[in-house]
Amino acid sequence: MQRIFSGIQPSGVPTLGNYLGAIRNWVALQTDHECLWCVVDLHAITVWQDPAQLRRQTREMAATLIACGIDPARHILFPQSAVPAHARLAWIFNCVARLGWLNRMTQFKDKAGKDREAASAGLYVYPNLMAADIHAYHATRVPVGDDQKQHLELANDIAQKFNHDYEVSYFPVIEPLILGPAARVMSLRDGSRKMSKSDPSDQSRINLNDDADTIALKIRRAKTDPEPLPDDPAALDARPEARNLVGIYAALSGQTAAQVLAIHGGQGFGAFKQALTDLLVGCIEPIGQQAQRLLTDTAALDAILRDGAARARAIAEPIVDEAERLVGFLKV
Ligand code: AQP
Repeated sequence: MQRIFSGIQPSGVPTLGNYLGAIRNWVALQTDHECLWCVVDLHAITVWQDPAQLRRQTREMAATLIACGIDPARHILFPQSAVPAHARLAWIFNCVARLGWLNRMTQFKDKAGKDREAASAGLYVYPNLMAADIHAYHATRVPVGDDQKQHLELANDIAQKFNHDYEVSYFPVIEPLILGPAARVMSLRDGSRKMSKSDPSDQSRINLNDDADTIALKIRRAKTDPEPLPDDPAALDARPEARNLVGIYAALSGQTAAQVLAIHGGQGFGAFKQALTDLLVGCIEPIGQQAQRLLTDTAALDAILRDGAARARAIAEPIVDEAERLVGFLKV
């Protein structure tokens, strides 16, 4: 069985983008893989997080993942900071990766914005930590959204350089699994920006804990254009907001954009938005309600995460111990 690792930042409430681009695919992969699902709090603090809020969001993320169908008994669900092997290997990878490689990372440019000098050093080396997350388990497959593909290529470059420098074949090649028709869900306010849990505008996204009224309001207010929906999906290329809503509908209903337009083409957005709202409420509301139930017993939730962390440490520690020996650390 191949080992899968994937992570999600507790930097807010998970969104429809996280769900369609990642979580929904994770659930499906559990049937025939050995899976590690990590709530990556070390990554989250690369931008400022209020400590009490970070703790709360870590539990909320874990509860939401379980509500979506992540199985912490058959697989491993844990907070990243509970497994020190991630940070130990990340330091080695900081010394393997080249500055020129990191300079090419588009996510750093997007997240640092105009004032790069003020960004944390952690945000800059984020991809090295992500490489360590995966390689600490010798995982070979990583399901991510389309936005993370560049980081996985870097993780392979780091592994290759490590293997070359220390004359070993220790870290395997990893394969990105970019699955599903909605690998990139865009903001409801701007079809050129990805939907993000940390976007300052709550109206830009559907959160997995939004109730039916909130979902209806956000979809009603979602940016569109004055034209009715086209019959031909190619006509959506110049209409990013319309394309995004059709893409969400298609992903949720298991149809292609062409099939959605065969039914809704020619309609104004009023009727289409109502149909989309019904679909979203049916999918999202039960997840939010189940997560809420799990969050009423934080001791039980923490016990699940503690157990996951212990099992993750048992896999990662010997792998990272050996990496340290290869580097030449005196293991006393
Ligand atoms: N809009 C999206 N469409 C498709 N997939 C997405 N993912 C995130 N946003 C979208 C995928 O979700 C997984 C977990 O992401 P993450 O939390 O580790 O970080 P992120 O990609 O930076 O996600 P956010 O929501 O945008 O978080 P913030 O706002 O904190 O930066 C990844 O597999 C990602 O591809």
